[in-house]
Amino acid sequence: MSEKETPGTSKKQGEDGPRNQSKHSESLVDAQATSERLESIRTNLNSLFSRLTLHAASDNLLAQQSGQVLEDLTFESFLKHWKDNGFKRIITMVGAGISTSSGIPDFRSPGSGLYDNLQKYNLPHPTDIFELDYFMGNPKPFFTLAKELYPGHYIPSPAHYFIRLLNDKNLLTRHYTQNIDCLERLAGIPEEKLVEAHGTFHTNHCVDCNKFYTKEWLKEKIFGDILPVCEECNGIVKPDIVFFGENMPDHFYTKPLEDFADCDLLIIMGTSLEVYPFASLVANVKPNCIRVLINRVAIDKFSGPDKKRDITFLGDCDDAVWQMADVLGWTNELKDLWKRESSLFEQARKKSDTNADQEAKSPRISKKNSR
Ligand code: CNA
Repeated sequence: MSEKETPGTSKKQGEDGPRNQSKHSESLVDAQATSERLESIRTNLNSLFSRLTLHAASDNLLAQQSGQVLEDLTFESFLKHWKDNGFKRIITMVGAGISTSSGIPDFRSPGSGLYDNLQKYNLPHPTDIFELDYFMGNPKPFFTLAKELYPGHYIPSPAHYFIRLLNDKNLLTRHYTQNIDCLERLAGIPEEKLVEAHGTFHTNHCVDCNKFYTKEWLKEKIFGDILPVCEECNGIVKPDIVFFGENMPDHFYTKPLEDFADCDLLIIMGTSLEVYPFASLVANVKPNCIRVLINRVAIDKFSGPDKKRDITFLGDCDDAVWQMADVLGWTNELKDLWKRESSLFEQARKKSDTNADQEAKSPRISKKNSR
């Protein structure tokens, strides 16, 4: 290391140049100054090395912590760990699979998924229904599907209420959802805890002039089978659902910076982790954060090289949340919350459903969820 680079030395000291060695007193002063400079360098180096040692120690600790976190990587072992040790800062990340028991099909489940059932829309490719270019030329298929999916027909599932319970117990840092069905809002997860990564039916804008339209305005058009056209410029009015190729909402980019660094449990439910950048969020947690994937089918990319803290529950989201509630002693709370809220929705629906068509689309609680 050159003197210039050594901590504690200044540019001036390095540029002093030759001195007059004939004057003894000056030599003494020089010697003293040199010794002071050396002492200063020594102190600075000591401080630097002790900081490096501290870093090394904390790296070792991290390495230890990022080793096998649980006794074994089974769901049972994870539940035992939760019961014995607790978690404090939980993030949930979900996809269409948490809403299938509410009656809303997902995209990719063979047979029942939307992609296998879009023949009636005559699309060149199933994903075109969420492609902006395609929508601009032919918006009808999207609005027909929007009528089917529109919030109001469906009741949140036990999995939604489990997440609400995490929030009620001050354990939920944030809920990241790809879903556009608004069931998290209906389940009572507060807006500030929600990142609706793929947007929402809650707000709507003209694709041309960006004029805002209310949910009620658009709903009337969608259910009246009228193409929603902007009153200002004749552009198409679209719900703020993020189509392929569109930007995600701003807080999708800002909230993870606040949330993931100190998350101690990441629960991922009902998603194929096929859609990016949402899927990439799972990599944002620290190496010692336990990640649990709850899904009907295994997701290869999730159980990749880092197998030290990743658990997969192969099955239904609702079954998994009932198991978690059971071990944590929350069963009655979850059951009461889910039944109370569901019956309120049923009552509200009965009041507002005045015709047979609406009756046919009434929300149902699947038998599977009844306990
Ligand atoms: P996806 O690709 O269809 O994957 C869903 C996954 O959930 C699949 O791997 C299924 O095996 C699994 N699954 C289905 N039902 C259950 C269940 N009951 N329990 C456990 N696992 C189950 O959907 P993703 O969410 O991964 O893809 C992201 C898309 C889907 C987003 O852009 C969404 O907007 C879009 N989407 C949303 C909804 C909705 O809002 N409810 C419905 C359909 C599609």
